[in-house]
Amino acid sequence: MKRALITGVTGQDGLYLSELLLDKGYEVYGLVRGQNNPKVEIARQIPGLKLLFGDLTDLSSLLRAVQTAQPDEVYNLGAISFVAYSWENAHLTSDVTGKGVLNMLEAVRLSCGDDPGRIRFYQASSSEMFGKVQEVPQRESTLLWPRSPYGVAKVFGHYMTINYRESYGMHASSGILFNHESPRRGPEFVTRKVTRAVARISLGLQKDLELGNLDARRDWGFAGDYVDAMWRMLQQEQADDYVVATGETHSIRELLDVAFAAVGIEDWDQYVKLNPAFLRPAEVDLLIGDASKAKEQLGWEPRVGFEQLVQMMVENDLAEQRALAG
Ligand code: NDP
Ligand code: GDR
Repeated sequence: MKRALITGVTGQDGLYLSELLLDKGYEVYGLVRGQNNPKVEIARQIPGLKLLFGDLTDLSSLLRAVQTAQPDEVYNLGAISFVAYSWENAHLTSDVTGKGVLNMLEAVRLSCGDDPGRIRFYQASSSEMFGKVQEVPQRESTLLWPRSPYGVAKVFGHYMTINYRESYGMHASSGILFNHESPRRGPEFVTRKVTRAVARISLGLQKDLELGNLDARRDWGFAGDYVDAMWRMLQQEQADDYVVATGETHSIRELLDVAFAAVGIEDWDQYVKLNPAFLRPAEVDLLIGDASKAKEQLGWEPRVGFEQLVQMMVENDLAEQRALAG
């Protein structure tokens, strides 16, 4: 039986990945942090998932977690992941999303003994590293020009992962994943903010929806599809870096079109208010990924399209809001 350790197991991707690995017969350990962290309860509801306490900023806690889990594979998904928040907390974001990767790499390296490739390592890199548009579509070789403290921290983690592979011969891979969403997406991210508000507006529970830049474009896929790409990367003989994306891009306006149409509202202008508080100091205007390498080498394909994804999220939020409203 293979064993895996997942950091960030209480997040959107951690939950999907732990289910995927448990289905494949893995023994799965998830790292959780914090005192009375309410999200730990969500992870506890996944049958078979074993929880260990630790924090990416605390190397000794990571070493202990690796010692206990004795993993064949480590998936480093833990991060401060909300881009807007990273300007407010740039130091903390650098410590967790950047230096946290170094801590996890060190914990794995020190635990590998004489065989540096014994524990395979996955780093959750991000399309946010591309930042200011240099090339369209973005691929593995595209110049990185991050536009947020989060993006800068992810670039550090990305290159540290490559550096550990090249310096120590570790089996360390980095997935450059474009935005991926699901009914489990945090409500601070734009897709879930929109689908939840649309559900509430259609049920008469909310009047309007305040947003920032409606012109930004993102390549949005389904999180369930993307965790499968992570697993496939660690099954390769050689570690490498891969872009994971749908190859389609849509604006926030198009997201609003599809989400409001799902509840029969064609003219959403009357509900959407622009609030400058949601504009960012620097924006990533256009993301669209070229996942040819992942498709060819990993045999990976996205299964859920943009409209289906948004409709799935609206339906989930309608059910959730109805239940909450009693
Ligand atoms: P979430 O924000 O849903 O989850 C982040 C996870 O990181 C949570 O489990 C959180 O735990 C954990 N975490 C935060 N701080 C620490 C810390 N100091 N030590 C240990 N764990 C910590 O993110 P997603 O699931 O969406 O994303 C997973 C990873 O993939 C992240 O690294 C993200 O940056 C990256 N990524 C995400 C993309 C996306 O579109 N979703 C695209 C590209 C990359 P807690 O419950 O304690 O807060
Ligand atoms: P992003 O996702 O920054 O791409 O990072 P987010 O959903 O937060 O923003 C996407 C785009 O929507 C615009 N936007 C708004 N965003 C939010 N959150 N709230 C608003 O009110 C709003 N109005 C407009 C933003 O300006 C932006 O252009 C996500 C995270 O999951 C990262 O961790 C991950 O690395 C990247 O995706 C790939």
